[in-house]
Amino acid sequence: MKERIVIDPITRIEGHLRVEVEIADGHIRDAFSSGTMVRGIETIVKGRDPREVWAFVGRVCGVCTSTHSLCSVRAVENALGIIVPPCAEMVRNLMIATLYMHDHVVHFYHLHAFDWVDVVSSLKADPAETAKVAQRLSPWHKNSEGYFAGIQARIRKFVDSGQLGIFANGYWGHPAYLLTAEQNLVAVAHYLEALEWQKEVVKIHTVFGGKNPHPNFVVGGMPCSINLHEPNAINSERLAFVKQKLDEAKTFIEQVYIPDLLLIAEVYKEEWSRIGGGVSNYLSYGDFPMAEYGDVGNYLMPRGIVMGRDLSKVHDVDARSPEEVKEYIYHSWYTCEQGDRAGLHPFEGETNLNYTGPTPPYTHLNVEDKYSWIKTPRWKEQPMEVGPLARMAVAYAAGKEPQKSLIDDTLKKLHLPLEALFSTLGRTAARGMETLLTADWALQVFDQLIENLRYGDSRMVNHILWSPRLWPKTAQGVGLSEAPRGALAHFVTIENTLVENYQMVAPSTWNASPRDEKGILSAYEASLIGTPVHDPHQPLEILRTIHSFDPCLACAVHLYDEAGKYVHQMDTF
Ligand code: NFE
Ligand code: MG
Repeated sequence: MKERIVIDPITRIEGHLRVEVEIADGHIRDAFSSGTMVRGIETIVKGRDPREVWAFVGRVCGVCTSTHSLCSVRAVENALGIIVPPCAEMVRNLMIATLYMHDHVVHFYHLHAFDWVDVVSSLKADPAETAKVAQRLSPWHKNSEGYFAGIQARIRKFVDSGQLGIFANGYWGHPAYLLTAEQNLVAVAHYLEALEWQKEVVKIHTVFGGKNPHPNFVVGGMPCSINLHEPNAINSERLAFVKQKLDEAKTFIEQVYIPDLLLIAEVYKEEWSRIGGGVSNYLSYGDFPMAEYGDVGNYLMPRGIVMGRDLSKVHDVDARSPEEVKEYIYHSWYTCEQGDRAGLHPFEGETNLNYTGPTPPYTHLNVEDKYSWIKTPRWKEQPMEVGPLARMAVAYAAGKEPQKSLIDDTLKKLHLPLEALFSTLGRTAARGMETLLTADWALQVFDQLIENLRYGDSRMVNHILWSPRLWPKTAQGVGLSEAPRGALAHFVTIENTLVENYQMVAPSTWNASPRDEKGILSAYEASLIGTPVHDPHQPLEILRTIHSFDPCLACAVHLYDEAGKYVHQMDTF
């Protein structure tokens, strides 16, 4: 017998996501992912000065804060042929690295951990035993009996008050939780530690970008000035502060995040390294330029595509090509002037809201028809997974170090084959490995910046094309970046010095989109097929796989209404 489960909203994510699955014989046979929210960011920037667009599009999301702003200034620089000074590229790299470390740690503990960690079970832990468990995992300085007893007392207070607060509504006691009470207590303690830690690491954004979330950017460079001896500039004291935050971040990632990740991987690997793989194609635009931006060969994260999990070959990707990246709306609540089956390159992209068929509310999604506000992007007609796993897979296939060795060593530690990477657990592990690398890269970039300053180069902005009088009448540009959740592209058309069209294709658009017209599933949907669900009333297994992607629906659904019409569907929620 087939059974339909609806989870709406999926919690512990950014934004509004609905997932419906069909279950037969205890396994998921079909899955549907729906973005149930609409936004209007792109319409706001039409007709504006392209130099100020970063400030608007940055607000698409407060989680991957800064990444859309960076992508936007890159798009405008690409359109106008602006080269950014070396110091500015280095500071941008520090901004990305900070975002990665913050976003990935917050995802692991605050969004994903409770799919694997049972908070209530941690109350049964023996603090002395817990200290021993923790000491075996890591030299972290807080691994003492007294520390864990204190944490346990805090949790007990919560539970005894009958108000679990942020811990309410978990599937506590579910048989799919496999950690011991002591292991659970270690993870819960680090959940609380990570809350404290995350507010420190983002201070790096405040030094170079003025604030967090939504730090400042500027077309042509970075809006900060470094002068080692000037009290009002970013001076030696501020740089020493940044270095201290980077060192602390690295310690936390190495001594807390990674040991906890390996613990969870060890306990859950039997089942979770075999399921949740989903689509078998991986796209990365690449990022962390170590010399001039645009010279892809110098990126720490390489660009490319892996098809069919074949790690012996990397395919080139050209986001500018109308033959490669296209967006479809066949199962999305939009219409298209060329018809519902048309695929448009984002330079030609349109987002029409005059669809009059059935929209929410509903009992079940009408999956034969349109069922999401997310469009469906394809590369050469194929679905792509983007994100940490895609980046690590592309790097592995490209033979890039240190990624390749780190993957090999991690799998060896866990006694897992290379194919284990293509799973729910592999996706979660790839994010951790990437964070470890980012912590190192941030320090490398910091040293590079100091060296450049010592040579006397502290230029931050290239003003050469700052005057719109020097711009061509028409210009088109693509900004590419790797947001924490994956490949991100902004497409800008500038006409008579103003934005004529602006399109964004975000990571979660790739991953969370509905199937295409041919019925080929995108990443979330594909990854759920075959997953066992032990109890349809507590579908913990669905959360594990969906959370492994770290969904962000605000990024994925950012449509604009070309006619400026009111989006009345929102009223019906
Ligand atoms: Ni809002 Fe985002 C990231 C981007 S995902 S979190 O990372 O771009 O669609
Ligand atoms: Mg878009």
